[in-house]
Amino acid sequence: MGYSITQKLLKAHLLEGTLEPGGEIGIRIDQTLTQDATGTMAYLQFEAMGISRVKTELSVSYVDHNTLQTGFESADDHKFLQGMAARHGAYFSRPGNGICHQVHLERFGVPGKTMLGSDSHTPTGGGLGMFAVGVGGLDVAVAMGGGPFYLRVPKVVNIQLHGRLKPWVVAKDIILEVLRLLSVKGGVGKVLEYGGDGVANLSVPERATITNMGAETGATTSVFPSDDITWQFLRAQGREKVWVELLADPDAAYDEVIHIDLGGLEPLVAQPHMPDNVVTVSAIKDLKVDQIMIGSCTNSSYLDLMRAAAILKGKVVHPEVSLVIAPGSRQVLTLLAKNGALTDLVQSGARILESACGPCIGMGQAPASGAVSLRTNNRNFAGRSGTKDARVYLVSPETAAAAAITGVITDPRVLEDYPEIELPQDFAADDSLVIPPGDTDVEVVRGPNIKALPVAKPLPVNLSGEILLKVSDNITTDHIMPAGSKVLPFRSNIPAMSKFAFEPIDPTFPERASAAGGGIIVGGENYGQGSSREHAALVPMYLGVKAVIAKSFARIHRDNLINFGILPLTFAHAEDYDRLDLGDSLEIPEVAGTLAKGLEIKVKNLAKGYEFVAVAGMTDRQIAILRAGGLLNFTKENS
Ligand code: MIC
Ligand code: SF4
Repeated sequence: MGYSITQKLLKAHLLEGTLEPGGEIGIRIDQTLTQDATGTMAYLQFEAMGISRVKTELSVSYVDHNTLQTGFESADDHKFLQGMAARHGAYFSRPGNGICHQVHLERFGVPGKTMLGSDSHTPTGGGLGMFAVGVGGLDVAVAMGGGPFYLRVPKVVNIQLHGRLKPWVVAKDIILEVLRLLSVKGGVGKVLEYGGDGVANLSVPERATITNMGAETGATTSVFPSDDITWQFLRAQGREKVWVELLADPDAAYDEVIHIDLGGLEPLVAQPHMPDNVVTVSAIKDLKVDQIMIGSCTNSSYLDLMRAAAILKGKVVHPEVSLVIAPGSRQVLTLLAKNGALTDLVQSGARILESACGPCIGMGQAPASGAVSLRTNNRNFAGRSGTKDARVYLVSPETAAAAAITGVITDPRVLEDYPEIELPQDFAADDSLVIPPGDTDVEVVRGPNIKALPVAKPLPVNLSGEILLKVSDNITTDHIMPAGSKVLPFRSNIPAMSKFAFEPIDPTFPERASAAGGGIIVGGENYGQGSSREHAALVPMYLGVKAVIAKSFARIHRDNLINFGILPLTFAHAEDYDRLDLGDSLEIPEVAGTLAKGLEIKVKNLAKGYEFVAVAGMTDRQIAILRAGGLLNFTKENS
């Protein structure tokens, strides 16, 4: 029996365990990526581990999230990150150089390598044939220190792409179709591996759009083969030397196969407020649009923006629409400036933003009250845009550009000829905004926004507490620890950040949690989906949360809870969720011992006088982490 691409990548990096389905393995990590909103913590944690230089083949620290700099905080963070990168042996991508995933694809990604990134869209690298996984900052810190990354052997879903897309139907529509099929939790525990003859018709940036937004299915990662198309992209980046071929064996076995006929797809849109709420664009055509944003790590490549520019050339943006465009990288922006497409965009009335995440993470450009905002991003969670009642629809750049002209949701197929854009033969790469590692004696500047790391406590003998919050299904990390221009500047200042915990759901949470001396959270399905931000675990830990009992968890968030010493449990019987109320007092006697012995976990509801069963489903390593009081303590104890 042959191997899939996923199996080949895992086999080549296997350090511990065997590739038996469901078992835990440890793999070697070749590259890491951090961004500024998660990077400050990751580097503080790396520092706390006492290792002087990163032990990976390559680590890059990007600044792309907090570039609005509404106060001194973010600029302080950037200085700190620059110093830490130099001192500890990482490359530093300066603000203005672009969004981490786009720049990494262009300048650093290598087929056949593994990568961990403290950002959930790290799987963008799968577009180049990497095994690239989004995790919390602490997991990245451990990998920078040379530690293995542990994961359960994922199931591999083969997504067979057949044929060729019709004009005006693009990569974004493929991933929206995958989301329609799989839902926001259908990818949990799985790798989405693309194959089929249709793959040959997709360029690397188009493949990267698909692997990027695969994160929204909850998948561990997504991966494309590394083939001639990959070679061409790398050659145009002046990096063909790093190319290796990586193909699935013809007789590779998969856990599941999905077939998508590319020729049968049409332009799609994810409606508010979930990326899997997908319908055809034509089904909601003529809906009035107030704002349009073309950008984000999903859709801000050269191809995306050139097509948008071609559509907008010679036209003016509809008077009732605000169109903003954030190019994914300085490389993309430079090419558009040189070939005149930037002029076409500016003349159409597009508002050009710097090459950064920007509005995707609520860093500016919040829409008007109740506005309809059409975005090329990957997430449309309620409130993420910065406006609570805005309605965000996710589309391709082509659909976005069409609406920018008409002022209403428009199937782009009604437009004239589809702009045929070729990728440049030479991207004229320029890495002058990337600073290579410096000496170990580089001084690290720590502004007042860099606060000490809060450290988790070991698991108590008996875990008890009241239910501080009970939430429904699909609660995102944007609900738990919102981002946006008000909160993001405090990512390295946990006391300040903690004031915003659960703000979109219950702004009284931080005060109540502190007053109660901590407690327990009850969640529905897919608790913690979305971002990799460990702050969604770190802040609840800081506020005294000891356990989260949910119907199911998103992968990264569950790992983050364990990393910060919070016990994640699932209901053995989902109906037990209904019996719990806010304020109920719960107790798990002998919790550490019960976990260690692998026994059934009995949770007593002291308020109502009954008992229910919860499941831990943890590996011995995860139990040891909890008992040590989180991954940082565990790593220090074991090094
Ligand atoms: C996001 O898209 O939500 C973010 C902001 O990039 C996060 C990382 C963070 O919260 O810093 C992510 O996707 O992991
Ligand atoms: Fe940045 Fe948005 Fe991509 Fe997150 S999803 S990395 S905020 S562009």
